[in-house]
Amino acid sequence: MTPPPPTALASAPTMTPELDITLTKTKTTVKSGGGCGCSTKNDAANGMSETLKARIDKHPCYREEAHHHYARLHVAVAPACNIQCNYCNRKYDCANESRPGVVSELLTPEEAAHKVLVVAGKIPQMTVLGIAGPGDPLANPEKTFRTFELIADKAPDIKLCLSTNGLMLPDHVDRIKQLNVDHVTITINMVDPKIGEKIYPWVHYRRRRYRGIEGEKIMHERQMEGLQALQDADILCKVNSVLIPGINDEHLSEVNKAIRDRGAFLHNIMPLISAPEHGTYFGLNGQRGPNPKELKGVQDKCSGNMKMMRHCRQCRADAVGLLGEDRSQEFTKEKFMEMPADYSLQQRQAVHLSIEQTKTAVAKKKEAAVSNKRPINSPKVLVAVATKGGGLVNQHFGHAKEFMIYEVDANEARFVGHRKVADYCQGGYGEAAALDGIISTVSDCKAVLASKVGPCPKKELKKAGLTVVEAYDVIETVARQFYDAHVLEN
Ligand code: CLF
Ligand code: SF4
Repeated sequence: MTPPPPTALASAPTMTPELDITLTKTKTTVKSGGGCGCSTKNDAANGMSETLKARIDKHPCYREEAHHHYARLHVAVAPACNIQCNYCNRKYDCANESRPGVVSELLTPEEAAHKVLVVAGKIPQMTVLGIAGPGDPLANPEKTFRTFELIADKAPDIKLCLSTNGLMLPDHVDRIKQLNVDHVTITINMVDPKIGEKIYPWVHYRRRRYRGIEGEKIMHERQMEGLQALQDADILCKVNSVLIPGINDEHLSEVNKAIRDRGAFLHNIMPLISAPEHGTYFGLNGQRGPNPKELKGVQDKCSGNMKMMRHCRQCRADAVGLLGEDRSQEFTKEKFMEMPADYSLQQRQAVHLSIEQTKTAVAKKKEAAVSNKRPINSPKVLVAVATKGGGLVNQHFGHAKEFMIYEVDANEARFVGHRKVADYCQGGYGEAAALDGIISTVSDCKAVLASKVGPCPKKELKKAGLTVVEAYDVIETVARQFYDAHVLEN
């Protein structure tokens, strides 16, 4: 019996998920134990209290482990913005959380509340409602807070989450606290206004537009004040920073220190996505984004100081579903306005209980592998994993739209990022061009782990020097089995 993939849960919400975590391996070429980075044991070792764990355990962004199981919903109720970022084109969603070039349908708070109740019924593992645009939520405080009020009243088990550029944050922390919004993200790209001058051409503050260093100073002071106020109010704060090579890449370790000193919980360093067709200042002027190695380098540099988020998908302002999937087209305004608001607390609690039991079973399996720890120095290698969620290698190579990247040594397998690819199987046929693209995207990895790989891609992957591992099991276990057989024994 195999555990239920979350996508199956999502498409059949009334189905009781199977809880048996007995894993059926279709084919495993190697043997022995695996490792885990997110266990209860590690929480205790990291000093994370039970109270804190309870606050983040079902939040797919604040808890890496949760993003395999729980989903988020964004509602696009906030159109206006009060600053200009050089990576933003106002035709599109706020690029502080979204991929550039994505447009969301604007909703009223009442429409948004209906959408939340519809999605909460159809996707009961949706645990978080986020407001992240399409402009800045706190440049539209009435619409943002009205939406939160409606949801807090009708769907009390849904966590409320907010993402902002921080300019108006200090004015609203009391209201945020009062509404029980427990998670706030601030995008902070600099703590030095001189660097800010290269990122923000202007800031609109208290009915006046400030250009240049004057505006950057206001921005910086307000962001630091807001962060401190969140800390004082005991609201969990994540900081997003957009990594812009040549502008703030060297500087982000200073940002990291400043936010840590003010109590930020998590740092999410995300890549600048920049192309001329986005029509942004950076895109039109040839500013490039970082490559995966550069991104990982900066994240690694900061990771000694505080917890880093590495699983961000730069979602759109109307994103729906697990972080790696986008179901927004199933819930367009035209569609969801016709659907019944069949939110049921009881049904949701039953599904969450099942998910928690599955998570415990997976965690136990990981923990058993950790007790196998061998204190030896060993080289680290990267592996690319095809997964539909649940913390498992459980996706066919040809269906993967992204690969999760794990760094593996003799003692552990650690999630370090994800890479998007064009799916190889399009309409049942393998695309040679897509395969070339996939191979080049994972060329720095030593292996591809998938539930199944077709003969043609298998041959090409091997030719490119990648080991192919076909298995259906906990990711860390498969990764370490591969390592033992193919790296340690060579
Ligand atoms: Fe949304 Fe942001 Fe809340 Fe998450 S997203 S408002 S904290 S619920 Fe998450 Fe999406 Fe990355 Fe944002 S993956 S873009 S970090
Ligand atoms: Fe664009 Fe968001 Fe920056 Fe505003 S805060 S300019 S919407 S990226």
